[in-house]
Amino acid sequence: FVAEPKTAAIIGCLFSGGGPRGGVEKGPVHIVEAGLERQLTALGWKVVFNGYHKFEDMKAEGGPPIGNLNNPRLVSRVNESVAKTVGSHESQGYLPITLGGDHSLAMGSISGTLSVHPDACVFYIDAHADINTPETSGSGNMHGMPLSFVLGLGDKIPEFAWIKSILKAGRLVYIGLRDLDTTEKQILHDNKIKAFSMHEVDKYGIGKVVEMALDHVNPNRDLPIHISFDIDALDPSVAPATVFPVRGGLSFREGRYICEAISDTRLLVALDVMEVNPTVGDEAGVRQTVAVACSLVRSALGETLAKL
Ligand code: 6HN
Ligand code: MN
Ligand code: MN
Ligand code: MN
Repeated sequence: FVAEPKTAAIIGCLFSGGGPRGGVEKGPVHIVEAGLERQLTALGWKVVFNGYHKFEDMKAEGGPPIGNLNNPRLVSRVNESVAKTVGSHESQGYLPITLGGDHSLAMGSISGTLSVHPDACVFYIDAHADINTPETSGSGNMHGMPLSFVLGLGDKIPEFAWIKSILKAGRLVYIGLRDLDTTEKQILHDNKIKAFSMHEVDKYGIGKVVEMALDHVNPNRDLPIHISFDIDALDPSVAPATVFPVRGGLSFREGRYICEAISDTRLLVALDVMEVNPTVGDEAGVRQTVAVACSLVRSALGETLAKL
């Protein structure tokens, strides 16, 4: 398998229902208005952008509570719709770029990828593991849970029965972790999920980490790759405009390197950039975070400024 999309599809998801507060739904507008389409066109890509996904028709309130979940019905419906959009772009041979929005959207984007590429592997780049189940979550916020849903962990909830294609634990790898709940560490351990925390990034260097990550989820370099990049994987000095900054994160170059190295494999089929929140911090910090987000997308789509 070699993915050779020449067309990228921007899926801007104006959604914050999976996080603790609003503002993150404005992320995609800032990223697009910074000129993402033009930047990708300059790299030789055709770009499809059919306007933002606002999910305004999806008011899903009421009904009995589902565990301690915040907005479960809304998160479910939004993600079912995102999964359809992502899947339909991939089945046309396009590379979907899902812009969040809060990271609960990975439930939809990864499900969409798996619906077209059941053998895909996922690179989850984040300070957090986002793998609580509804039973283990202390916050009830679903941006801390998307992976438990796509992995099929936790009790089955009828509301989420649309999630059909399940990711095998061996096809998931993390880079950048440094703020996990105790419950999440247990889940990683019990399911033998491979994770390269910042400790391993420091120990081995980012080049070796990406190679080891690929060896684990994609030993023959023949499986499609989905990258889900939470901007908070980067150090707060690099990407300050996000709600859960955690010090000691990836440098700008380390973030770009991950994307460049995966671009080199020619196996990338989908990319998410999540959790850019333009209502956090000052204007300069927002501008910088948005510019960094655009840079990550360009590097995943083949920009090689640092390579001679
Ligand atoms: N994110 N582990 C915490 C929770 O609420 O489950 C934080 C999750 C953060 C999620 O940054 O995408
Ligand atoms: Mn996340
Ligand atoms: Mn995070
Ligand atoms: Mn935490």
